[in-house]
Amino acid sequence: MTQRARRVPRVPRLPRPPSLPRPRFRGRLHDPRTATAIGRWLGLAVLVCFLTGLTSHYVQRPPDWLADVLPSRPTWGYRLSQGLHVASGIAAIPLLFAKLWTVYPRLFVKPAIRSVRHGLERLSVAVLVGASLFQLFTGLINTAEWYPWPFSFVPVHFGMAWVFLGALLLHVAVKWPDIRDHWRARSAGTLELPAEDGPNRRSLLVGTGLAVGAVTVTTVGQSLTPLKALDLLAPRHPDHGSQGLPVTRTASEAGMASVPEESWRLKVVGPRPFELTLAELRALPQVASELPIACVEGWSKNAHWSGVRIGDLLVRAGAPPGSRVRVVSLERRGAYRVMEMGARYAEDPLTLLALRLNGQVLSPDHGFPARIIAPNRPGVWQTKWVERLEVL
Ligand SMILES: Nc1nc2c(c(=O)[nH]1)N[C@H]1C(S)=C(S)[C@@H](COP(=O)(O)O)O[C@H]1N2
Ligand SMILES: [Mo]
Repeated sequence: MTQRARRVPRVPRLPRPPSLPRPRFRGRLHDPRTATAIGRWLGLAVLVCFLTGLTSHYVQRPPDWLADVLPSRPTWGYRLSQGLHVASGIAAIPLLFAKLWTVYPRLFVKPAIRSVRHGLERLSVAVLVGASLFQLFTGLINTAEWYPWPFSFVPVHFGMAWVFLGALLLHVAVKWPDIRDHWRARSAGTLELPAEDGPNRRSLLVGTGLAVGAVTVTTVGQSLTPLKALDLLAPRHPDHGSQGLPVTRTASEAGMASVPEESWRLKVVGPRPFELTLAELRALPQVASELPIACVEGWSKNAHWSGVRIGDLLVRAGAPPGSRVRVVSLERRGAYRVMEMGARYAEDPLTLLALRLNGQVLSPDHGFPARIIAPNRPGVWQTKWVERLEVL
């Protein structure tokens, strides 16, 4: 009896989970040297991307103090900056994947967290990887104007850029000893690789370089027009569109397919307000200018425009020198219906209310009856289907 009572009841044992086979990394390319070598190219690409992204943001939405000092020259400034933004972002994609491949065995380090410092370091890498993937992915599909998400692209892409920058600076600071050793060994000529690793490492770096070259060459022609024949993968081709110029938002998408010429009036609001018919506008001195449309989504192309100088219209309306102007489109809704232009742009002799494009009357897609064209401006502010100018 007593014997039996003392017996501990048997609890059935849970089966032990099979220990997951941990991947074993035999290749020697997953080392800090390879990560550093790819990392500096990736670093260069994201630095260019970050700086040109900032430029684009502040040119598009300048704070009040900046609005009147933003320069209208060089005429191709925004085109270059935004072309670099999109090209460096695209080039960063294969670089990021190559870099992640070299470092991914770190995911499996044991113990996963050694100390508070180690834990924070890993957390910062997680933020960095997440923000990088997010920025490159959202940026890429924005070039195709595809928005499969519930948030608004511009503020989120801009905000994430700062999250990314913070995580990057932290990461470089933490990895500084590795980076420094790599450069020291390189400049001292003592960067030694085990003999059998040399060819593999070279293949990896050459392969990554070729991938960067391939994605660049097949897309950069969207803004670097001498290479347009090779533009096979970019969403837009510089030659596809009415009157030899691409169109981002068409007239029918904007509900502007047939603006009645007879009833249309340009209204200029200022100290001496006035209105003009299209015939009256055509009778004013016509000025020619050769300027690009440089779309934030990545395509850009030069075109020949002609029309009436905005500066002349503002003077006629009694605008004091240094005035800003607000431009309102006929379009009922749309993010680019209303635009403001700082004094430097408004006074530039190349800034026009354009009536003609490449020798023809503007097509509806390009903004008939009248649109803005100004130097060194993002495409989004080259307002089409203009109805009103307001001196501010
Ligand atoms: N009123 C209005 N103007 C607009 C737009 C718009 O949606 N509405 N799109 C802008 C954008 S994003 C670009 S890139 C240029 C393109 O000009 P294009 O279609 O004549 O090439 O027009 C700009 N002007
Ligand atoms: Mo655009």
